[in-house]
Amino acid sequence: MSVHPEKEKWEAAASKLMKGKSPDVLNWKTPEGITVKPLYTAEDLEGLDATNTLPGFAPYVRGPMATMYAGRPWTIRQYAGFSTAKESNEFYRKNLAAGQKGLSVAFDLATHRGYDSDHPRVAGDIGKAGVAIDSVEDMKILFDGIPLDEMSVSMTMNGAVIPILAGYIVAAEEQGVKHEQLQGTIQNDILKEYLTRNTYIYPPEPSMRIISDIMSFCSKEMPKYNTISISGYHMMEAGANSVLQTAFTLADGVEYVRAALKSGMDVDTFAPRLSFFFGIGMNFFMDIAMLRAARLLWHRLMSQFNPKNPKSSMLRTHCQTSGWSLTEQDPYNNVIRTTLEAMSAVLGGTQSLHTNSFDEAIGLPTDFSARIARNTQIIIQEESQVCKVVDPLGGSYYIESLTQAIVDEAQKIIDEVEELGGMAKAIESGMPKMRVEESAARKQARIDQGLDVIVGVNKYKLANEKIDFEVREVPATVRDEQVARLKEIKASRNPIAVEKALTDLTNAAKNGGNLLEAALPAVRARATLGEISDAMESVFGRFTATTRCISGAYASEYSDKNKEVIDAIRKRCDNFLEKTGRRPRMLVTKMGQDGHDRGIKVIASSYADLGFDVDISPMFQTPAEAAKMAVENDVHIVGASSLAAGHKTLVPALIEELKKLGADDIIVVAGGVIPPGDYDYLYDKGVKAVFGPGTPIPESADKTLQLIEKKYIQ
Ligand code: SCD
Repeated sequence: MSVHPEKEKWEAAASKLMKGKSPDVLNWKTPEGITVKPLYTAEDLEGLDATNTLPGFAPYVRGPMATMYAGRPWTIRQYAGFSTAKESNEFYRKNLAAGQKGLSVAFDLATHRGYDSDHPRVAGDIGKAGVAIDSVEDMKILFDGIPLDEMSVSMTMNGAVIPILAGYIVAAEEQGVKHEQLQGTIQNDILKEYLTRNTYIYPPEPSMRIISDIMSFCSKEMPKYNTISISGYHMMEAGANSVLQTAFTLADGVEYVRAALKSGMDVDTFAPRLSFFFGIGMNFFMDIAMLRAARLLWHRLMSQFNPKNPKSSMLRTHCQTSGWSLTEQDPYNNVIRTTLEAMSAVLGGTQSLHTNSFDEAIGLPTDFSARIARNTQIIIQEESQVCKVVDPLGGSYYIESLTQAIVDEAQKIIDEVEELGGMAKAIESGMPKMRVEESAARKQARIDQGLDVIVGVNKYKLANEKIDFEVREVPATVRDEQVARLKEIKASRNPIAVEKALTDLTNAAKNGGNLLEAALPAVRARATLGEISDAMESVFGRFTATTRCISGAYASEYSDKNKEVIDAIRKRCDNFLEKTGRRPRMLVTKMGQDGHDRGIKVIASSYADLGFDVDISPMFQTPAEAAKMAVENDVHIVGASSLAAGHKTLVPALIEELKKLGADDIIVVAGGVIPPGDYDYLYDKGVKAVFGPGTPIPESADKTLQLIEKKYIQ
């Protein structure tokens, strides 16, 4: 095949429509660095790796199953959990009755980080961003009336993965369900926690051992269970473009395979049960191509381990629409965004899907918003007829070409990771984190300049924003309920049996032995999640990350035409320096167990580009620790970021702590997912400004600077 015989005619016609300009001016360079042309033809299919292949056959570009959705549609699996196990259980049962097909449990941040609900570090986190689980008694309530031999259950757990998976197994035992009947997925993907999500507990080495132990236990006892969900979603949410997401996710996968092989397992005993998780954003065709490319690349990468079972190199994945792409402004637009993203996941061939609720940039999903999110999938599945044909975009000149471009670009990054010695070493070097943060800062700069359009945010803005729907709030009493139940459990169990089981677990951590297996007797004896976690922490220690920040990416994305607005802020910062001898200095902090750090990273690096001195606190601060750091660093202002519903507890507590230190002159502002209905509450407590999602950087920097200028130089 060669150039289309009428290509020149098309070029002439296009040029005429564009008043003599070459159609090349319509080429678009994507954030991934891929050049997208306005027209693709058969010529673009020449020499591609896998255009004429079949679904269900290597390299699986067209899908892992031969019949795909024509035979069985993807699983509608909505990620949910909040408050107590009882409330979450009721929510699950309602959703299953209304057409949801699989469960996906969201745990609260205290649980993720291995703390019981009565631990002082987690006072603001209980039941907020997920369900609180302290012991197997909570697990039993969570799955009450849900037959675990039939229902496939996914659990998003990485840090406290041993007590949670053991709790699930024991809850099933007590329902009369055998280990081998269990089906579902545990996220169990620790590498991306160090990279983006931050809900780790132990340092990398023992964490990697935990993963191999889980794979080994499940390969023998739970053959239908997916032992890991290697996740790119959180990288995308942290700012990774689609090539970065593909490359780092698959490189994580390779690292896990190597760890399992090193522990003595045969590749075909565990690799068929590795699963993946991708985030799907608003570049519609890009993410269809991303899923196709990821399957091709995984097959290629696995070939180095010589698997005999074809399933070992078959990438199966869950997808979630992008939470970050949802806006607080004009929020019903989010229904449309989610529908487009869901279509992208479906046309890309996902096995399982979560669609976000439209109100997630404001608060937790309500019954109403969860219904619309679920029905988005049901309507695609049951009304639109898209399921009738396998890989309907296969053969599309553009999709096939884009698939290959992602394969090629992601392979280059995977090669870089390999040169650094694999993903664990690469993460240690800071390379992947820097790339993701740079990608996030550049994206923010494009949005702030209006180059990337977000309807209702930087274009077609509403004159008056009005929230006309209910926002779910988790009452503070959830913590009291959990604490009371903990007391009850501790009073009714056999303390000698608990003590022995915990000592055995600590010994297994110290001397070897399968940690999941060793945790089961402790769970059966009613040891709590915090106690089980501590029994291992006493040997492994707790990991603390060093916080680093990139510079220059935000400002360098500004075109000369748009620079004026950032130059004006820089000038004011210089002026402040001249008048006071110091630059305006800000501490950005995350309190509680909320690990979402995209916001503070973007704020820190862009504010630094604008002329502020910026300090970033370590993650997981208590209000007292954040206040101490603010005082020690002598900052003018503290910016507290909250995306996990802890703002009403943690930000007022920070103000109190600053007062105690005699530093109530330090200004406090807040940002993140904060329902507008809570703004006045925060202002009453002394917060001077609240910045919701989507606030342009120059706008928040201007307000922040005004607050500082007013206090110090006016
Ligand atoms: C599938 N099957 C078919 C078929 N298609 N059989 C015949 N014909 C077809 N066309 C079979 C499969 O082989 C399988 O059986 C069974 O049907 C189920 O299909 P599946 O494709 O395996 O689907 P599912 O069971 O849903 O599993 C999908 C994954 C799994 C493999 C992707 O890992 C999964 O469900 N993951 C979900 C993860 C998740 O929910 N994560 C939430 C993360 P066999 O098994 O017998 O082969 C949330 C999160 O982190 C949010 C952000 C945050 O908190 O920070």
